[in-house]
Amino acid sequence: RLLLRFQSTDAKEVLTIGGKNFKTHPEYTNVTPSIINHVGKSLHVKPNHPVNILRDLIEKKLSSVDNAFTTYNKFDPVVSTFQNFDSLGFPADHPGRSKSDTYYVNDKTLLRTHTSAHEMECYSKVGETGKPGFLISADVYRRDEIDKTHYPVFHQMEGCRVWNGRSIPQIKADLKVLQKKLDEHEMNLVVEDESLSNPPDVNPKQSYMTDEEVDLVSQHLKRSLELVISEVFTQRIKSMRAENPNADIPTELKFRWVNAYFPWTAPSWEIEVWWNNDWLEICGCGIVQQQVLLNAGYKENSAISWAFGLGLDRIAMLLFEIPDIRLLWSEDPRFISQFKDGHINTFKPYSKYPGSTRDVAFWLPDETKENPEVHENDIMEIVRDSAGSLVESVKLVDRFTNPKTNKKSLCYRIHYQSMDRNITNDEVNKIQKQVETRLVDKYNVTLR
Ligand code: FA5
Ligand code: MG
Repeated sequence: RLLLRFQSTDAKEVLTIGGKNFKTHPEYTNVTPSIINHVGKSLHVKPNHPVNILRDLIEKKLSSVDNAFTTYNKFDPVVSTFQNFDSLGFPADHPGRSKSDTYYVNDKTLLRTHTSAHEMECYSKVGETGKPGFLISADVYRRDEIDKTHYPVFHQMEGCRVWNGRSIPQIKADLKVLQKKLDEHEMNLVVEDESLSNPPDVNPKQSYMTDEEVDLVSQHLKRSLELVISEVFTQRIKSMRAENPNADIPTELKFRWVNAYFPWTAPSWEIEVWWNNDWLEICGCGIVQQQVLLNAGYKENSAISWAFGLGLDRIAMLLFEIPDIRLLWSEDPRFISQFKDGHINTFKPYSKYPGSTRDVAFWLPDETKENPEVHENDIMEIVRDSAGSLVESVKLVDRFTNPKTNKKSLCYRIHYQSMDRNITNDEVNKIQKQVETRLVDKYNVTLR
Protein backbone atom coordinates (compact mmCIF):
# COMPACT_ATOMS: atom_id res chain seq x y z
CA ARG A 1 0.00 0.00 0.00
CA LEU A 2 2.78 2.36 0.92
CA LEU A 3 4.50 1.69 -2.37
CA LEU A 4 1.35 2.34 -4.40
CA ARG A 5 0.76 5.60 -2.64
CA PHE A 6 4.34 6.64 -3.25
CA GLN A 7 4.05 5.94 -6.97
CA SER A 8 0.75 7.66 -7.46
CA THR A 9 1.70 10.91 -5.74
CA ASP A 10 5.42 11.32 -6.30
CA ALA A 11 6.46 9.46 -9.40
CA LYS A 12 6.42 10.97 -12.86
CA GLU A 13 8.16 9.21 -15.72
CA VAL A 14 9.56 12.36 -17.23
CA LEU A 15 10.51 15.70 -15.69
CA THR A 16 10.90 18.91 -17.62
CA ILE A 17 13.67 21.13 -16.31
CA GLY A 18 14.66 24.32 -18.07
CA GLY A 19 12.81 23.22 -21.22
CA LYS A 20 14.54 19.82 -21.40
CA ASN A 21 13.03 16.43 -20.59
CA PHE A 22 14.65 13.94 -18.24
CA LYS A 23 13.71 10.36 -17.39
CA THR A 24 13.16 9.89 -13.67
CA HIS A 25 14.49 7.04 -11.54
CA PRO A 26 12.28 5.34 -8.92
CA GLU A 27 14.96 5.39 -6.23
CA TYR A 28 16.89 8.53 -7.07
CA THR A 29 14.53 11.23 -8.24
CA ASN A 30 13.92 13.63 -5.35
CA VAL A 31 13.86 17.04 -7.01
CA THR A 32 10.57 18.80 -6.22
CA PRO A 33 8.41 21.16 -8.31
CA SER A 34 9.22 24.12 -6.06
CA ILE A 35 12.95 23.56 -6.70
CA ILE A 36 12.50 23.07 -10.46
CA ASN A 37 10.67 26.41 -10.44
CA HIS A 38 13.92 28.14 -9.49
CA VAL A 39 15.79 26.88 -12.55
CA GLY A 40 16.30 29.72 -15.00
CA LYS A 41 15.89 32.52 -12.46
CA SER A 42 19.69 32.97 -12.54
CA LEU A 43 19.91 35.84 -10.07
CA HIS A 44 23.65 36.09 -10.74
CA VAL A 45 22.93 37.57 -14.20
CA LYS A 46 19.60 39.28 -13.45
CA PRO A 47 19.94 43.01 -14.18
CA ASN A 48 19.84 45.27 -11.10
CA HIS A 49 19.85 42.32 -8.70
CA PRO A 50 22.21 42.33 -5.66
CA VAL A 51 23.77 38.96 -6.63
CA ASN A 52 24.42 40.23 -10.17
CA ILE A 53 25.90 43.48 -8.87
CA LEU A 54 28.20 41.51 -6.57
CA ARG A 55 29.28 39.07 -9.30
CA ASP A 56 30.19 41.99 -11.53
CA LEU A 57 32.09 43.72 -8.73
CA ILE A 58 34.19 40.62 -8.00
CA GLU A 59 34.87 39.83 -11.67
CA LYS A 60 36.08 43.39 -12.22
CA LYS A 61 38.24 43.44 -9.11
CA LEU A 62 39.97 40.15 -9.88
CA SER A 63 40.46 41.01 -13.55
CA SER A 64 41.93 44.38 -12.60
CA VAL A 65 44.99 42.63 -11.16
CA ASP A 66 46.42 41.06 -14.32
CA ASN A 67 43.50 40.32 -16.64
CA ALA A 68 43.99 36.60 -16.09
CA PHE A 69 40.39 35.31 -15.97
CA THR A 70 37.90 34.06 -18.54
CA THR A 71 34.33 34.32 -17.19
CA TYR A 72 31.56 31.73 -17.63
CA ASN A 73 28.08 32.58 -16.36
CA LYS A 74 25.69 30.47 -18.40
CA PHE A 75 26.33 26.80 -17.61
CA ASP A 76 23.20 24.65 -17.35
CA PRO A 77 22.39 23.54 -13.75
CA VAL A 78 21.56 19.95 -14.77
CA VAL A 79 24.86 18.05 -14.71
CA SER A 80 26.02 14.43 -14.51
CA THR A 81 27.23 12.67 -11.38
CA PHE A 82 30.54 12.48 -13.24
CA GLN A 83 30.79 16.27 -13.51
CA ASN A 84 29.63 17.00 -9.98
CA PHE A 85 31.57 14.25 -8.17
CA ASP A 86 33.76 11.82 -10.13
CA SER A 87 35.70 14.37 -12.19
CA LEU A 88 36.82 15.87 -8.88
CA GLY A 89 37.68 12.55 -7.24
CA PHE A 90 34.87 12.35 -4.66
CA PRO A 91 35.09 8.95 -2.92
CA ALA A 92 32.13 6.63 -3.62
CA ASP A 93 30.88 6.95 -0.03
CA HIS A 94 31.21 10.75 0.34
CA PRO A 95 28.12 12.16 2.14
CA GLY A 96 27.77 14.89 -0.50
CA ARG A 97 26.61 12.21 -2.94
CA SER A 98 23.74 11.04 -0.77
CA LYS A 99 20.10 11.64 -1.63
CA SER A 100 19.64 13.43 1.67
CA ASP A 101 21.98 16.23 0.52
CA THR A 102 21.53 16.37 -3.25
CA TYR A 103 18.64 16.92 -5.65
CA TYR A 104 18.75 14.04 -8.11
CA VAL A 105 16.93 14.15 -11.44
CA ASN A 106 17.73 10.45 -11.93
CA ASP A 107 20.56 8.08 -10.98
CA LYS A 108 23.12 9.75 -13.27
CA THR A 109 21.84 13.31 -13.41
CA LEU A 110 21.43 15.95 -10.73
CA LEU A 111 21.13 19.66 -10.06
CA ARG A 112 24.75 20.72 -9.48
CA THR A 113 25.56 21.14 -5.80
CA HIS A 114 28.51 23.45 -6.51
CA THR A 115 30.20 25.33 -9.34
CA SER A 116 33.19 22.97 -8.99
CA ALA A 117 31.14 20.65 -11.26
CA HIS A 118 32.51 22.69 -14.20
CA GLU A 119 36.15 22.87 -13.11
CA MET A 120 37.38 19.99 -15.26
CA GLU A 121 35.76 21.33 -18.43
CA CYS A 122 37.10 24.84 -17.87
CA TYR A 123 40.60 23.62 -17.01
CA SER A 124 40.64 21.78 -20.33
CA LYS A 125 39.83 25.06 -22.12
CA VAL A 126 42.58 27.15 -20.50
CA GLY A 127 44.89 26.50 -23.46
CA GLU A 128 42.33 27.78 -26.01
CA THR A 129 41.36 30.88 -24.06
CA GLY A 130 44.95 31.96 -23.55
CA LYS A 131 44.12 33.07 -20.00
CA PRO A 132 45.58 31.16 -17.03
CA GLY A 133 42.43 31.49 -14.93
CA PHE A 134 38.65 31.41 -15.07
CA LEU A 135 35.63 32.44 -13.02
CA ILE A 136 32.38 30.46 -13.14
CA SER A 137 29.22 31.92 -11.60
CA ALA A 138 26.05 29.85 -11.40
CA ASP A 139 23.00 28.80 -9.41
CA VAL A 140 23.57 25.70 -7.25
CA TYR A 141 21.14 23.41 -5.44
CA ARG A 142 21.28 21.60 -2.10
CA ARG A 143 18.96 19.90 0.34
CA ASP A 144 19.99 21.78 3.45
CA GLU A 145 18.93 23.43 6.69
CA ILE A 146 16.38 26.24 6.75
CA ASP A 147 17.37 29.55 8.30
CA LYS A 148 18.37 33.11 7.38
CA THR A 149 21.65 32.16 5.74
CA HIS A 150 20.64 28.86 4.07
CA TYR A 151 18.41 28.43 1.03
CA PRO A 152 18.15 25.30 -1.17
CA VAL A 153 19.06 27.36 -4.22
CA PHE A 154 21.98 29.75 -4.02
CA HIS A 155 24.82 31.06 -6.14
CA GLN A 156 28.52 30.40 -6.18
CA MET A 157 31.48 31.83 -7.99
CA GLU A 158 34.24 29.37 -8.74
CA GLY A 159 37.68 30.84 -9.35
CA CYS A 160 40.69 28.91 -10.62
CA ARG A 161 44.21 29.91 -11.54
CA VAL A 162 46.76 27.55 -13.06
CA TRP A 163 50.52 27.68 -13.64
CA ASN A 164 51.15 25.28 -16.47
CA GLY A 165 54.88 24.52 -16.36
CA ARG A 166 55.13 25.32 -12.64
CA SER A 167 57.59 28.14 -13.25
CA ILE A 168 58.63 29.56 -9.89
CA PRO A 169 59.76 32.90 -11.41
CA GLN A 170 56.32 33.22 -13.06
CA ILE A 171 54.45 32.48 -9.82
CA LYS A 172 56.68 34.98 -7.99
CA ALA A 173 56.07 37.64 -10.63
CA ASP A 174 52.31 37.12 -10.50
CA LEU A 175 52.37 37.30 -6.72
CA LYS A 176 54.28 40.58 -6.89
CA VAL A 177 51.68 42.16 -9.19
CA LEU A 178 48.93 40.99 -6.86
CA GLN A 179 50.73 42.30 -3.79
CA LYS A 180 51.13 45.69 -5.48
CA LYS A 181 47.37 45.83 -6.12
CA LEU A 182 46.74 44.97 -2.47
CA ASP A 183 49.12 47.69 -1.31
CA GLU A 184 47.20 50.29 -3.33
CA HIS A 185 43.94 49.01 -1.95
CA GLU A 186 42.39 50.39 1.21
CA MET A 187 42.54 47.27 3.40
CA ASN A 188 39.79 46.96 5.95
CA LEU A 189 40.26 43.37 6.94
CA VAL A 190 41.63 42.14 10.21
CA VAL A 191 43.00 38.84 8.98
CA GLU A 192 43.63 35.91 11.28
CA ASP A 193 45.13 32.75 9.84
CA GLU A 194 44.42 29.85 12.16
CA SER A 195 45.69 27.39 9.57
CA LEU A 196 49.27 28.65 9.93
CA SER A 197 49.59 27.28 13.46
CA ASN A 198 47.89 23.92 12.77
CA PRO A 199 49.93 20.76 12.24
CA PRO A 200 50.44 20.20 8.52
CA ASP A 201 49.49 16.49 8.56
CA VAL A 202 45.85 17.47 9.15
CA ASN A 203 45.91 19.25 5.83
CA PRO A 204 48.88 17.91 3.85
CA LYS A 205 50.47 19.17 0.69
CA GLN A 206 50.55 16.92 -2.36
CA SER A 207 53.74 14.93 -2.80
CA TYR A 208 54.57 16.14 -6.33
CA MET A 209 54.79 19.76 -5.21
CA THR A 210 57.67 21.46 -3.44
CA ASP A 211 57.18 23.37 -0.20
CA GLU A 212 58.11 26.56 -1.99
CA GLU A 213 55.47 26.03 -4.68
CA VAL A 214 52.75 25.32 -2.17
CA ASP A 215 53.76 28.35 -0.16
CA LEU A 216 53.76 30.72 -3.15
CA VAL A 217 50.55 29.42 -4.70
CA SER A 218 48.78 29.44 -1.31
CA GLN A 219 49.84 33.05 -0.86
CA HIS A 220 48.50 33.93 -4.30
CA LEU A 221 45.18 32.27 -3.48
CA LYS A 222 44.87 33.87 -0.05
CA ARG A 223 45.85 37.36 -1.20
CA SER A 224 43.41 37.13 -4.15
CA LEU A 225 40.51 36.33 -1.83
CA GLU A 226 41.55 38.95 0.72
CA LEU A 227 41.50 41.49 -2.12
CA VAL A 228 37.98 40.40 -3.11
CA ILE A 229 36.52 40.51 0.39
CA SER A 230 38.31 43.74 1.23
CA GLU A 231 36.84 45.31 -1.91
CA VAL A 232 33.35 44.19 -0.89
CA PHE A 233 33.76 45.63 2.58
CA THR A 234 35.32 48.87 1.28
CA GLN A 235 32.28 49.36 -0.95
CA ARG A 236 30.01 48.68 2.03
CA ILE A 237 31.73 51.36 4.11
CA LYS A 238 31.69 53.86 1.24
CA SER A 239 27.97 53.48 0.73
CA MET A 240 27.31 53.83 4.46
CA ARG A 241 29.39 57.01 4.59
CA ALA A 242 27.58 58.47 1.58
CA GLU A 243 24.17 57.64 3.01
CA ASN A 244 24.82 58.77 6.53
CA PRO A 245 27.94 60.92 6.99
CA ASN A 246 27.49 61.31 10.76
CA ALA A 247 26.94 57.70 11.65
CA ASP A 248 29.40 55.64 13.63
CA ILE A 249 30.65 53.39 10.85
CA PRO A 250 32.67 50.21 11.46
CA THR A 251 35.99 50.44 9.68
CA GLU A 252 37.18 46.87 10.00
CA LEU A 253 35.89 43.44 9.16
CA LYS A 254 37.12 40.40 11.07
CA PHE A 255 38.22 37.72 8.64
CA ARG A 256 39.79 34.32 9.30
CA TRP A 257 41.35 31.40 7.46
CA VAL A 258 40.41 27.99 8.82
CA ASN A 259 41.72 24.57 7.77
CA ALA A 260 39.16 22.55 5.83
CA TYR A 261 38.77 19.39 3.80
CA PHE A 262 37.58 19.02 0.21
CA PRO A 263 38.10 15.82 -1.79
CA TRP A 264 39.81 17.61 -4.68
CA THR A 265 42.06 20.16 -2.95
CA ALA A 266 45.01 19.79 -0.56
CA PRO A 267 45.74 21.80 1.44
CA SER A 268 42.25 23.32 1.81
CA TRP A 269 40.77 26.24 3.71
CA GLU A 270 37.54 28.01 4.47
CA ILE A 271 37.00 31.72 5.04
CA GLU A 272 34.78 32.97 7.81
CA VAL A 273 33.82 36.57 8.49
CA TRP A 274 32.30 38.07 11.63
CA TRP A 275 28.70 39.02 10.80
CA ASN A 276 25.74 39.65 13.11
CA ASN A 277 27.71 38.42 16.12
CA ASP A 278 28.71 35.11 14.61
CA TRP A 279 31.24 33.59 12.21
CA LEU A 280 29.72 33.25 8.76
CA GLU A 281 31.30 30.85 6.29
CA ILE A 282 31.60 32.43 2.86
CA CYS A 283 34.17 30.45 0.88
CA GLY A 284 35.93 27.10 0.45
CA CYS A 285 39.23 26.83 -1.40
CA GLY A 286 42.56 25.10 -1.78
CA ILE A 287 45.39 23.84 -3.94
CA VAL A 288 43.82 21.65 -6.62
CA GLN A 289 44.65 17.97 -6.51
CA GLN A 290 46.43 16.60 -9.50
CA GLN A 291 43.59 14.19 -10.40
CA VAL A 292 41.42 17.11 -11.59
CA LEU A 293 44.17 18.43 -13.85
CA LEU A 294 44.90 14.95 -15.21
CA ASN A 295 41.17 14.48 -15.93
CA ALA A 296 41.28 17.78 -17.80
CA GLY A 297 44.10 16.58 -20.02
CA TYR A 298 47.17 18.08 -18.33
CA LYS A 299 50.37 16.03 -18.37
CA GLU A 300 51.53 14.39 -15.15
CA ASN A 301 53.25 16.81 -12.72
CA SER A 302 53.07 19.61 -15.28
CA ALA A 303 50.89 22.15 -13.49
CA ILE A 304 49.94 23.65 -10.13
CA SER A 305 46.68 25.43 -9.47
CA TRP A 306 44.45 26.99 -6.85
CA ALA A 307 40.64 27.04 -6.76
CA PHE A 308 37.96 28.72 -4.66
CA GLY A 309 34.17 28.62 -4.38
CA LEU A 310 32.56 31.79 -3.01
CA GLY A 311 29.00 31.81 -1.61
CA LEU A 312 27.64 34.84 -3.47
CA ASP A 313 24.30 35.12 -1.65
CA ARG A 314 25.85 35.44 1.78
CA ILE A 315 28.37 38.01 0.57
CA ALA A 316 25.57 39.97 -1.13
CA MET A 317 23.71 39.98 2.21
CA LEU A 318 26.81 41.47 3.80
CA LEU A 319 27.35 44.02 1.03
CA PHE A 320 23.77 45.35 0.94
CA GLU A 321 22.80 44.59 4.56
CA ILE A 322 20.09 42.17 3.53
CA PRO A 323 18.94 40.37 6.70
CA ASP A 324 17.35 37.21 5.26
CA ILE A 325 18.49 35.13 2.29
CA ARG A 326 14.89 34.66 1.11
CA LEU A 327 14.68 38.36 0.27
CA LEU A 328 17.00 37.72 -2.67
CA TRP A 329 14.15 35.79 -4.33
CA SER A 330 11.54 38.46 -3.69
CA GLU A 331 9.75 39.92 -6.69
CA ASP A 332 8.23 42.64 -4.55
CA PRO A 333 8.95 46.02 -6.19
CA ARG A 334 9.79 47.36 -2.74
CA PHE A 335 12.75 45.00 -2.81
CA ILE A 336 13.88 44.92 -6.43
CA SER A 337 13.51 48.64 -7.07
CA GLN A 338 16.14 49.36 -4.40
CA PHE A 339 19.12 48.11 -6.42
CA LYS A 340 20.89 49.37 -9.50
CA ASP A 341 23.70 47.78 -11.53
CA GLY A 342 27.11 49.14 -10.57
CA HIS A 343 25.76 50.75 -7.41
CA ILE A 344 26.18 49.68 -3.77
CA ASN A 345 23.64 50.85 -1.20
CA THR A 346 22.10 49.80 2.10
CA PHE A 347 18.87 47.83 1.89
CA LYS A 348 15.98 49.66 3.56
CA PRO A 349 13.63 47.20 5.27
CA TYR A 350 10.07 48.07 4.29
CA SER A 351 8.43 46.46 7.33
CA LYS A 352 8.83 43.14 8.95
CA TYR A 353 5.60 41.22 8.76
CA PRO A 354 4.59 39.34 11.89
CA GLY A 355 5.44 35.66 12.00
CA SER A 356 3.93 32.64 13.64
CA THR A 357 5.52 29.62 15.33
CA ARG A 358 4.33 26.01 15.39
CA ASP A 359 5.88 22.88 16.84
CA VAL A 360 5.61 19.46 15.31
CA ALA A 361 6.47 16.53 17.62
CA PHE A 362 6.44 12.90 16.62
CA TRP A 363 7.64 9.39 17.42
CA LEU A 364 9.90 7.85 14.83
CA PRO A 365 8.91 4.40 13.60
CA ASP A 366 11.21 1.45 14.15
CA GLU A 367 13.67 1.28 11.28
CA THR A 368 12.58 -1.50 8.98
CA LYS A 369 12.38 -1.84 5.21
CA GLU A 370 8.93 -0.28 5.07
CA ASN A 371 10.05 2.57 7.32
CA PRO A 372 12.83 4.43 5.59
CA GLU A 373 15.31 6.22 7.81
CA VAL A 374 14.40 9.89 8.24
CA HIS A 375 17.23 12.36 7.66
CA GLU A 376 16.90 15.89 9.01
CA ASN A 377 17.04 17.24 5.45
CA ASP A 378 13.98 15.11 4.59
CA ILE A 379 12.04 16.95 7.27
CA MET A 380 13.37 20.27 5.97
CA GLU A 381 12.29 19.28 2.47
CA ILE A 382 8.72 18.52 3.52
CA VAL A 383 8.45 21.90 5.25
CA ARG A 384 10.07 23.61 2.29
CA ASP A 385 7.75 21.98 -0.19
CA SER A 386 4.63 22.73 1.88
CA ALA A 387 5.49 26.28 2.91
CA GLY A 388 7.64 27.56 0.04
CA SER A 389 9.23 30.85 1.02
CA LEU A 390 6.80 31.36 3.92
CA VAL A 391 9.15 29.46 6.22
CA GLU A 392 11.91 31.43 7.90
CA SER A 393 13.52 28.71 10.01
CA VAL A 394 13.17 25.13 11.21
CA LYS A 395 14.99 24.02 14.35
CA LEU A 396 15.19 20.79 16.30
CA VAL A 397 14.15 21.84 19.82
CA ASP A 398 13.75 18.49 21.53
CA ARG A 399 15.01 14.94 21.14
CA PHE A 400 13.90 12.22 23.52
CA THR A 401 14.24 8.46 23.85
CA ASN A 402 11.76 6.57 25.96
CA PRO A 403 13.95 4.44 28.26
CA LYS A 404 11.40 1.60 28.41
CA THR A 405 10.34 1.27 24.78
CA ASN A 406 13.51 2.73 23.27
CA LYS A 407 11.27 4.75 20.94
CA LYS A 408 12.67 8.07 19.74
CA SER A 409 10.78 11.29 19.57
CA LEU A 410 11.70 14.56 17.87
CA CYS A 411 10.24 18.03 18.10
CA TYR A 412 10.85 20.66 15.42
CA ARG A 413 9.96 24.32 15.80
CA ILE A 414 8.86 25.95 12.56
CA HIS A 415 8.83 29.71 12.24
CA TYR A 416 6.53 30.96 9.48
CA GLN A 417 6.93 34.49 8.21
CA SER A 418 6.52 36.15 4.84
CA MET A 419 8.88 38.77 3.42
CA ASP A 420 6.17 40.39 1.33
CA ARG A 421 2.87 40.24 3.19
CA ASN A 422 0.84 39.28 6.25
CA ILE A 423 0.10 35.60 6.64
CA THR A 424 -3.08 34.51 8.41
CA ASN A 425 -3.41 31.96 11.16
CA ASP A 426 -5.65 29.89 8.90
CA GLU A 427 -3.01 29.78 6.25
CA VAL A 428 -0.32 28.72 8.72
CA ASN A 429 -2.60 26.05 10.20
CA LYS A 430 -3.21 24.61 6.75
CA ILE A 431 0.48 24.43 5.93
CA GLN A 432 1.24 22.92 9.32
CA LYS A 433 -1.45 20.29 8.77
CA GLN A 434 0.08 19.44 5.41
CA VAL A 435 3.53 19.10 6.98
CA GLU A 436 2.11 16.70 9.57
CA THR A 437 0.21 14.64 7.00
CA ARG A 438 3.24 14.32 4.77
CA LEU A 439 5.48 13.27 7.65
CA VAL A 440 3.00 10.54 8.56
CA ASP A 441 2.44 9.43 4.94
CA LYS A 442 6.01 9.40 3.84
CA TYR A 443 7.91 8.38 6.98
CA ASN A 444 5.28 6.57 9.02
CA VAL A 445 5.86 8.71 12.11
CA THR A 446 3.32 8.98 14.93
CA LEU A 447 2.37 12.51 15.84
CA ARG A 448 2.43 13.36 19.55
C1 FA5 B 1 31.92 24.10 -1.86
O1 FA5 B 1 30.82 24.11 -2.39
C2 FA5 B 1 33.16 23.87 -2.66
N1 FA5 B 1 32.80 23.58 -4.03
C3 FA5 B 1 34.06 25.12 -2.57
C4 FA5 B 1 35.43 24.89 -3.15
C5 FA5 B 1 35.70 25.26 -4.45
C6 FA5 B 1 36.43 24.27 -2.39
C7 FA5 B 1 36.98 25.05 -5.00
C8 FA5 B 1 37.68 24.03 -2.91
C9 FA5 B 1 37.95 24.44 -4.22
P1 FA5 B 1 30.99 24.62 0.52
O2 FA5 B 1 30.03 23.47 0.59
O3 FA5 B 1 31.68 24.96 1.77
O4 FA5 B 1 32.13 24.34 -0.54
O5 FA5 B 1 30.20 25.87 -0.04
C10 FA5 B 1 30.86 27.07 -0.39
C11 FA5 B 1 30.08 28.28 0.11
O6 FA5 B 1 28.73 28.25 -0.37
C12 FA5 B 1 29.91 28.31 1.63
O7 FA5 B 1 31.05 28.84 2.24
C13 FA5 B 1 28.70 29.19 1.80
O8 FA5 B 1 29.08 30.56 1.72
C14 FA5 B 1 27.87 28.89 0.58
N2 FA5 B 1 26.73 28.01 0.93
C15 FA5 B 1 26.76 26.68 1.22
N3 FA5 B 1 25.50 26.21 1.46
C16 FA5 B 1 24.65 27.27 1.34
C17 FA5 B 1 23.24 27.45 1.45
N4 FA5 B 1 22.40 26.42 1.71
N5 FA5 B 1 22.72 28.69 1.25
C18 FA5 B 1 23.54 29.73 0.96
N6 FA5 B 1 24.88 29.64 0.83
C19 FA5 B 1 25.44 28.42 1.02
MG1 MG C 1 31.60 24.56 3.78
